[in-house]
Amino acid sequence: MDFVTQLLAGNRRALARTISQVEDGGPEAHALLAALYPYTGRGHVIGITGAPGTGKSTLVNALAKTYRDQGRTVGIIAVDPTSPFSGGALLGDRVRMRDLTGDPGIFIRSMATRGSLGGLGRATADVISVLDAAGFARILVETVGVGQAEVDIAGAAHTTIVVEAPGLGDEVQAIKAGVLEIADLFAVNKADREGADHTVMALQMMQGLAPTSPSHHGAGRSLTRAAEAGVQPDGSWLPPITKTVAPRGEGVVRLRDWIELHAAYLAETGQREKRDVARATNLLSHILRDEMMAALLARLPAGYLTEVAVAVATRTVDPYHAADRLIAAFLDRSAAGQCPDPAQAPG
Ligand SMILES: Nc1nc2c(ncn2[C@@H]2O[C@H](COP(=O)(O)OP(=O)(O)OP(=O)(O)O)[C@@H](O)[C@H]2O)c(=O)[nH]1
Ligand SMILES: [Mg+2]
Repeated sequence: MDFVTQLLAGNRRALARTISQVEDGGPEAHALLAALYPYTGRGHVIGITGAPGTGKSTLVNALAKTYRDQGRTVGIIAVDPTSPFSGGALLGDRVRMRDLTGDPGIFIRSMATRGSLGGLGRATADVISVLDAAGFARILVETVGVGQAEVDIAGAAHTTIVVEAPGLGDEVQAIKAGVLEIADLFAVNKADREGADHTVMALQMMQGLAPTSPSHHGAGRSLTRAAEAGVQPDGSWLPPITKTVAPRGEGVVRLRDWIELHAAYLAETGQREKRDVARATNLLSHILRDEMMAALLARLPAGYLTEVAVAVATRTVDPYHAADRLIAAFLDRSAAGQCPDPAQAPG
């Protein structure tokens, strides 16, 4: 608990240790998070997602620098969904972010998935909470856009930036399902490369084709001029597209300004509170899924799950009936009942 006082006082070592404990999970982690939670809710969380190699890390690096130029503190989480097939880009990211280290206004943390995307979502949310409590004004979270990971990050962020780059089978990845729904901003990085304008056009076309999203707040409600910049006549937010050349910092100040405009939009329209509820729902779902699963496994007799799995594998029972039965067994066992025979025909 002493960690908490030190962390709130700005002690970086206490921060690093707290994050390690939180990542490890368990009752101690939960106690730490409980102590820190009242201090959270001030930081603006920015998710940066996109296909591998689009330049996310370079962009995060550049964005962090522009925030430091403004005197704002920045926490960075590099989520690395290390697949079993590759070693991941962790080391590369560390090297690239090298020029930021040594600045006490910046804290960088790389996280590995340890094989579970659900677990990663929860651990990421927890580390975000720790950085938030530690007072970082802007928290940048990089995730490689691989299916669920990018949706998860959108669930944890206030502002989600989808990074595209030309020449990576551009339109195909741009139109990838789900991207439109999660993007608050688009960055077309590697704008120094041929085809960047084409990528921008593909995105614009996609936005034009998209069904108009429901108005997030009443049209005509007055907003400050700043927040109005990305707002359509019907009051909904149109994700702006910014071209960037991350290694040279080109377009990055503009991108940062868009993040801040989006933050203003969220605040002025009451969307910030709604997103916080959505973020809490997302986190609660992760926690419940994990805790319920753990409780279920703890209550079942040893080997029962395997017994059921064998029944599924041998086609004695289908997986849905099997799951129903496991849940029934869990509920029954709560009342000291017997587990049903997993091989019993579905009834
Ligand atoms: N030409 C050009 N190269 C860039 C630009 N931005 C990044 N790169 C290069 O693209 C490569 C990948 O950049 P990263 O920042 O590691 O990309 P990433 O999206 O974080 O990659 P993963 O985390 O592995 O998915 C590096 O060699 C960068 O130097 C850019 O704007 N223009
Ligand atoms: Mg990266």
